[in-house]
Amino acid sequence: MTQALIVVDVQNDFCPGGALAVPGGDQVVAPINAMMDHFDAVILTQDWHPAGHSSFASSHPGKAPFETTDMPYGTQVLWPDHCVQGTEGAAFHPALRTDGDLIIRKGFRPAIDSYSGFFENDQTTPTGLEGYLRSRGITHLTLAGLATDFCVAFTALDAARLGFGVTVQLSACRAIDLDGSLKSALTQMEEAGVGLQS
Ligand code: VGL
Ligand code: ZN
Repeated sequence: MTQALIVVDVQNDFCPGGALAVPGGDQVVAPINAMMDHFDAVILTQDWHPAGHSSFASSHPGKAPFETTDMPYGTQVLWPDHCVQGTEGAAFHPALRTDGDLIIRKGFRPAIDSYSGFFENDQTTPTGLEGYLRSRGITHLTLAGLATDFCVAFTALDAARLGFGVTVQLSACRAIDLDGSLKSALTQMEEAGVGLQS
């Protein structure tokens, strides 16, 4: 079996001091760097929004960050402006190893958010990651990064649905935990057959 490590969104804006800081977000860097040598392939995802992205509360008059709105594809949490293309906040954490094989950017379409590394939030627009993994013969994925309950969970659930074997290394992930989102993400991943490794 051919195994890939998927490093999810370990970017400055998701680390302490960033625009959408995940508590302890920078603590994933050291364990992820150490994991990288043990996989056949290493892929990093990068949240990569144009300024004025529709997932930003600032694009919705009267809305505050962490409120929700209805999008054509379903309910969307509105976030503080984050990971704007080309900014320091969108850059990978400076201590993260970036000598992986592929960097896949997501969330660059103005009208749709993308938590998963595989599909945008409409669950149908693909990023191309599936084709890359399949053409390299990769069958098993280990996920780590930020945030457990959003981009890591959405990526894990899509991967399981696509038939990959999936493990989430929880010790190398950190969560946002908005209104019980962590518990709900863990339950959904368990039910989908995702291996949760502490
Ligand atoms: C993420 C919220 C908005 C994540 C990205 O990486 O989990 N969360 N954009
Ligand atoms: Zn985002």
